[in-house]
Amino acid sequence: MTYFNIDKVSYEGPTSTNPFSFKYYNADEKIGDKTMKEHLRFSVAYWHTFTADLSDPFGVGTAQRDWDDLDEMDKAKARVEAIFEFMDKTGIEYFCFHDVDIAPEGKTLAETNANLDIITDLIKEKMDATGKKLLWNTANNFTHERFVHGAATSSHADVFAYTAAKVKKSLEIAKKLDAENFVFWGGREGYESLLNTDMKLELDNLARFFKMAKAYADEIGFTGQFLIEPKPKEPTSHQYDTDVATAHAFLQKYGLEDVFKFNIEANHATLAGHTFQHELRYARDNDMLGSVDANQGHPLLGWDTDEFPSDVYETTLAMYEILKNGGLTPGGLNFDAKPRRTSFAQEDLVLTHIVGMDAFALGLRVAHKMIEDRFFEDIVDNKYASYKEGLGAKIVNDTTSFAELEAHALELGDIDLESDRLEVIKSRINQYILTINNEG
Ligand code: XUL
Ligand code: CO
Repeated sequence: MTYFNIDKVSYEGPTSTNPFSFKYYNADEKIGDKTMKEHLRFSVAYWHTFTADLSDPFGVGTAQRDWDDLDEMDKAKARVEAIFEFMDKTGIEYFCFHDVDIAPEGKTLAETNANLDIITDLIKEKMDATGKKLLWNTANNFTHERFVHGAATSSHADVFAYTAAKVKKSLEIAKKLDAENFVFWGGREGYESLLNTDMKLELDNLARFFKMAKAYADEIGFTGQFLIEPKPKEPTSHQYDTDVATAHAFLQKYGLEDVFKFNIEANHATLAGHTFQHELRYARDNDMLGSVDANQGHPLLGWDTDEFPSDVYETTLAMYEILKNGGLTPGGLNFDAKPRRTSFAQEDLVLTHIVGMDAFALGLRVAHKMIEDRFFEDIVDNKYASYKEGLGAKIVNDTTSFAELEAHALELGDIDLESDRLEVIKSRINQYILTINNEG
């Protein structure tokens, strides 16, 4: 059976009018010392692309899929066939999933695990045959009603235990399928009111949970990178892993900072009141940038719209940070993004990925050129030049004191400061984006 009635999507360049072609993503073209494919490490999110039906709080699902009428287990098998055909046709090498995306939940945990065994056997067979790889998997500890008060931060110890059992199984799957990473997104880990919440106990328990997860990964020999995915709100009004800085402080408090890195999602960053670039920079500066959930929010909407990335300005700034990080390996760019409810046809799944891959390919090309030219780097070097010599050098070398600084200040006349000329920066980045766009 064929699910996508198209040829393999190929690079046709910026002037192509064929919607089923790449305009900017040219997989084997070298940008610097790596090919685009090696830089970008694209991944398909199973849940949005193969499991979701595009329902929203106001209406039923609109997605039209070939597997809609099958029973649950056959549906799960059809989706495996479909995603491997999809990865072949789009040239995407990686995929990601939650446990519940790939196999139906049974009446008991044992039944659920048996379903997972059947489907992961099938996935493994396909992976072995095609060379496609699992970027990361995770356990969905937020959809089922048992997680209403949280999962590892639930007020009920039985829920804590159930969560542990699900993560244990998911770690076994990660090991079986050679996942390069393992993600923890704190779906229900947060609160609505502090008047009925023991925040300290919940956070202590979360740390205990992470320590046990790491111990189990070590026990079974799973060596993939552990990732925390911060998000500030939705579903709870206060999520514990609000942003990178908050989650980093949590990890440091509990001595877990060497166990984890961050999976940074663009739409989560903007919900937190940051830019995507800020979150990437904060993680990079702390050697904590692990992987990326590539999507974008909508400027007019205040929730997690999970749109496919198309804004080249944003992908450029993201790739600027990623290149300066030396890449993302073993992480990647996972399209945690969904078609709009109005884009319900099966072929829309291909078109959404094309716009996302092209936007990041263009961002990569622009960011690489920006870094090569050192235009912005030279501005930064110049801006902080006073810390390279004299008293400034003493400050950064920790060899001065308040008394010496006061003596220096007392001798100062007017301090000569330079304008940032911020508008030159804004104008220059437009030039970079538009020039490369025209050059193709
Ligand atoms: C939710 C979200 C999740 C995580 C994995 O906003 O981003 O899909 O990426 O649980
Ligand atoms: Co995500």
